[in-house]
Formats: sequence, structure tokens, C-alpha cells
Amino acid sequence: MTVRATDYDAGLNGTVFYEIDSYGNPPASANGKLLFKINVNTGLIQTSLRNSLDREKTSQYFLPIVAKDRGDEQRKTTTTATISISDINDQRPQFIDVSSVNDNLVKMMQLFGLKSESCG
Ligand SMILES: [Ca+2]
Ligand SMILES: [Ca+2]
Repeated sequence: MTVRATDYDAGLNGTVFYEIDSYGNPPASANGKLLFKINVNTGLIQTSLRNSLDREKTSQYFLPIVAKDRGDEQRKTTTTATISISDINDQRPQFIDVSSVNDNLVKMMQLFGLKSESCG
């Protein structure tokens, strides 16, 4: 994923670079390391830690990004990139508790049995 910002000023005043906005509470791991990094020049967003993302735990992240120019009186704009984690097939099918399903079936059959007795 790549973010782009344009700046119509000339020269350094219009030269844009990108940073993760540390004031915007960017997503981090339990030990405080940022989960994402951004290429200063291209705006390319990548994960910074291997195997740190799990769609089954968090399927979406909001990454605060700031674009700055290199002018003397630097101007900047912040935005939030929404990052959706795509699924990998890392889970096996799991049976839900079979015995309790049977229990419920038995209870339901008993209920129906009672009803038909009281009707007839
Ligand atoms: Ca500018
Ligand atoms: Ca999965």
C-alpha cells in the first residue's frame, strides 16, 4: 500500500516526504514497536515486524501518517490510512462441542414429547 501527497510549490517547498505520525497513536506491538513503517520518499507502507499481523485477532488497522514538505517554513498534512489485513488459511476446521449439541437435541425432543402428550 502506498500513500501519495502532492504539493504544488516549487523546489524544496514542494518536495514531499512521509512519516508515521507518532502523535496519532500508531498501532504498536505489546513491547511498543511500531507494526508498520513507511518509506520516507515513496510513501510505501510495509509491516516492520515479521508475522506480527493476524487477521483473526485484528482485521483492520488505522495508521496515522503525516506528509511534510522540505520548505523553510515546513508545512505538513496528516491523514489516516486504513489497512485491511487479508486472510491466510492458518486455521483448521473445528467441531463445536458435539456432546452439548446432542444434549440440546435430547432436551428439544423431550419438550416436543411433553407438548404432544398435553395436546393429545
Ligand atoms: Ca509546500
Ligand atoms: Ca486466517
